Amino acid sequence: MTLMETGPETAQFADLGRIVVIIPTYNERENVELITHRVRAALPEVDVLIADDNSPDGTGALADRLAARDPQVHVMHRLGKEGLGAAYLAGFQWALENGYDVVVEMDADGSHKPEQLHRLLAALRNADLVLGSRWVDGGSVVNWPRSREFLSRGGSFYTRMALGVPIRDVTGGYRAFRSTTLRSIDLHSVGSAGYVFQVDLANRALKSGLRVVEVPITFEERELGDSKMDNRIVREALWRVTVWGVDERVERMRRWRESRRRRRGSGW
Ligand SMILES: Nc1nc2c(ncn2[C@@H]2O[C@H](COP(=O)(O)OP(=O)(O)O)[C@@H](O)[C@H]2O)c(=O)[nH]1
Ligand SMILES: [Mg+2]
Repeated sequence: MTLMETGPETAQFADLGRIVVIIPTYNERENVELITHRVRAALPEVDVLIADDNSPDGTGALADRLAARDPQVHVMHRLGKEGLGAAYLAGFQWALENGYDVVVEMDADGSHKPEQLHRLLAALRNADLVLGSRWVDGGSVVNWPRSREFLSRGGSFYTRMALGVPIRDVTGGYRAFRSTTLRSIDLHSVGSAGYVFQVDLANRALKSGLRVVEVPITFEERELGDSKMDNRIVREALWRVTVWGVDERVERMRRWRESRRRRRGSGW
């Protein structure tokens, strides 16, 4: 291969700096190789970090073999299953320590298409956080049971109302962050359990005044392996969002009272 084929000349997003896609895995033996290849083929300038929670099915060992063949593929071995949020938080830390400018979240199961990553990255040129969105015009889901669609739309609607965030798909997991965005969010205090940390991250970015943009994606349900989503994750998300919503209202009320007192005090 010549430099012409692999060098920065072919990089579509060189202006964004160094980009890494974090792929969290738990028992994704059937998926991890294909998704890694798809990412590398879609955008050769992009690196991959597989964050594996010591999957009993051997996903970690397979990931090591992929990394041995391709210097742009990296593996983080975690001790055991701690949930998606914890794996991403550790991955973010690694990406920041290793000098990446853009950090992407992507599921291993093919639900998030690497061939659509360019949409997220193009939008990141004018944003601090880009959310791949199923529920904006042009977005869609393929092969999802009605019950799951209802849950996802309902969850986003409820979150929009409770937290006052103007986002259609706030629980989605296909996202691109500028590293400056991750640095400005206090990652240590992000609740890491379940999938609700996605809501937490988007909410914090919005409340810090950062530019959060949604772009349409086609989300396709996995064909291989099993979903790790369960009722506990849903209940936890509902509960946390409700608590945050109440907290924010109480805080807003407190600020309003204070400003009223100050206005009175200064003779308004
Ligand atoms: N490292 C790690 N990855 C996880 C964990 N739970 C889920 N994942 C990964 O997160 C992604 C999304 O999970 P999935 O089961 O497909 O959830 P669904 O798409 O909501 O049904 C997949 O790549 C999973 O392998 C976990 O506890 N640890
Ligand atoms: Mg999935």
